Amino acid sequence: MTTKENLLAFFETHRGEYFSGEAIAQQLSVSRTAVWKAVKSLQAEGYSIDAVTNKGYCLAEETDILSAQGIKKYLTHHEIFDITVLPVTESTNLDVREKANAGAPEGTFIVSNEQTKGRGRRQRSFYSPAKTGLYMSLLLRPKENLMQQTTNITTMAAVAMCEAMEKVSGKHAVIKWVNDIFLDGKKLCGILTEASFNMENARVEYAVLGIGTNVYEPEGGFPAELKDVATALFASPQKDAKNRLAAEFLRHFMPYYQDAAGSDYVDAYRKRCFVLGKEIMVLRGTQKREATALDVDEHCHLLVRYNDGEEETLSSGEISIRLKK
Ligand code: BT5
Repeated sequence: MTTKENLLAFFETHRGEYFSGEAIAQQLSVSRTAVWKAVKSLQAEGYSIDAVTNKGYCLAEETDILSAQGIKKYLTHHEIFDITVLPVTESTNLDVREKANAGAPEGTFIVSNEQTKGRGRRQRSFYSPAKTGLYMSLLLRPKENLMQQTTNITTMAAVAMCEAMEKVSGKHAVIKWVNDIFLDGKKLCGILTEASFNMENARVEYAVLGIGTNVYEPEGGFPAELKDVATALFASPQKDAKNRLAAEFLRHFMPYYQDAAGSDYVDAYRKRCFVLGKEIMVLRGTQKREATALDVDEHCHLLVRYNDGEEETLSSGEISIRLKK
């Protein structure tokens, strides 16, 4: 690790406490000049590090800046993840796909502060402005024969992300089938799982699970096209919210994923699926049909009844739903 990374790890475990340059230099076995340079470099990245004569340096308590060290701090088994935090990238899903194609292992986790080409489903875009959001992608290599694991990654992730948000904010987020998380009637978070199949042996080689969350309102507010449909988790800065959210997501998601035969998350998904009992519009390509959402089955498929009485079980794929106003 570089001096900067070591210094950040040190600060992360001592937020709000002052240490002299000399004490830090001794702790990290580097020179005081090296400490000073590392402090300057972290400040330039946006870390709120106080420097006070006769007191020393201190990382502000309320700082909410993503860092690999900051995420690991909240994970007991962080060694199973290879965590990279980027200031900006096109799309974390693309980054993880590149790594996957180069042979990276399960647990490769890329998080960014901003995306310039954040992607949604079916070529839609996901607005990913700087500083206010959390954009993350996790590489998974589901075990052979465990198709269930692959098909349900999105739904497991939706439950895990709701649970993570609840842990960090105390707010009860809900799920709009199949991949959207809502708060107070507006979209807070979107999930995109992309899988790579090996045609020769019909196996899933890997899946990239991508999650985008509006942690705060973007500076200047959401753009006009999202103003009425998007929301954020917090109205004001919260101490370490992004690192905690990322870590809590991993903590909640991995047990669901690793317990391939388990179905604990299905009940949780059903309870949070706020469209049940509501009138919806089922969208399939250019086709629209009015229906009522009846239930979510054991595979998290959505059972609907169309207005002419016909019933159908919808699996995600090309279908999406919209709530009727
Ligand atoms: C999604 O698609 O919501 C999946 C979003 C996945 C984003 C993550 S971020 C990390 C990783 N890297 C990526 O490049 N992607 C993943 P979909 O269900 O198709 O919804 C897209 C629609 O949501 C758009 O057409 C807008 O209407 C709306 N939308 C776009 N940006 C939004 C935002 N920031 N907040 C709320 N709604 C948004």
